[in-house]
Amino acid sequence: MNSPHTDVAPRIIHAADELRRVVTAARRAGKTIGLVPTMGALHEGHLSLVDAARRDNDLTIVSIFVNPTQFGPNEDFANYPRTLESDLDLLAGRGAQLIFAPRTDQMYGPGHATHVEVDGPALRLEGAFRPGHFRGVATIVLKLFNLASPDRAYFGRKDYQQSLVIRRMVADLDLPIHVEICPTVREADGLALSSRNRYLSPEERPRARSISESLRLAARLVEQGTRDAATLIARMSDVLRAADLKLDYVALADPDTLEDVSVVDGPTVALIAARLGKTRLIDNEVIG
Ligand code: PAJ
Repeated sequence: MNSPHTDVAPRIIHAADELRRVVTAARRAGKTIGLVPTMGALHEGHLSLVDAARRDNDLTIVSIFVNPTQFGPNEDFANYPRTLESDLDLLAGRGAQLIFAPRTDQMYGPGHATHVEVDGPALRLEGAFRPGHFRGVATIVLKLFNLASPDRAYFGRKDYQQSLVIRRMVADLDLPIHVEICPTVREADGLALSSRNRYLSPEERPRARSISESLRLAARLVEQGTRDAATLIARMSDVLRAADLKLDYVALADPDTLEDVSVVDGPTVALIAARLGKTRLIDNEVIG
């Protein structure tokens, strides 16, 4: 498997055909491949996926691509943080061997007209608030899977619905890839790490803590015997509103289908999407 020495500069590839050549050679040599798809602006959440991929595979590929098709017209595509130099330093420190950082026109050439549309778990919540988002995610992830042909691909539970959408796509399209879902990495005060946290002003940052507080409150109330979803959602919403967050949704859902539950009588996922000024944050926790 991997050598313990990690601080070697990774090889950076910008062109899709070059990635294919490297991957084909690695496969011929019998190496296993792990892929970590990202949009860059890397933090410890991303790096935990790299660590997992390194542990399980001979070759770890990290893709860095701010995918335009998953952003809505009024979203933050233009302002999304692009920090390639520091991303590369972080990845060198974690032993990623190969970085795939394509230009937009390489992933979406002239006349690009094919998209992957997942229904089921993609329809509600983020799917409802961000029309077209999961279509963009599924399309780019399938393209990355085709280019990198990984044995395993690594995603974070932080984006819970995204992980269900990817799993659905992999099952439905018979892709020979194991999808590994890794735990959410958090700041000391509970805030889930996110590339978008850097948008928060010093005044907003402490208020963002209310999101994980709200999730923890739900878990505690369920442990203490509250089972009624409407009551739990109201209590969770109070915590968020007290910190002056604007709610897109606070949901309690079946962890596999994301259908709303009315009574928490088994494993249930609590999901929040809320806005703090111009910043939209999501988080979740499996409770019950
Ligand atoms: P991005 O937001 O850069 O996230 C890349 C991966 O890191 C995702 O699988 C995400 O769930 C995971 N991640 C983010 N924050 C995390 C945290 N705090 N703890 C653990 N994992 C975390 O998600 C995307 O990019 C894109 O949609 C992508 C899949 C790359 C397709 O463009």
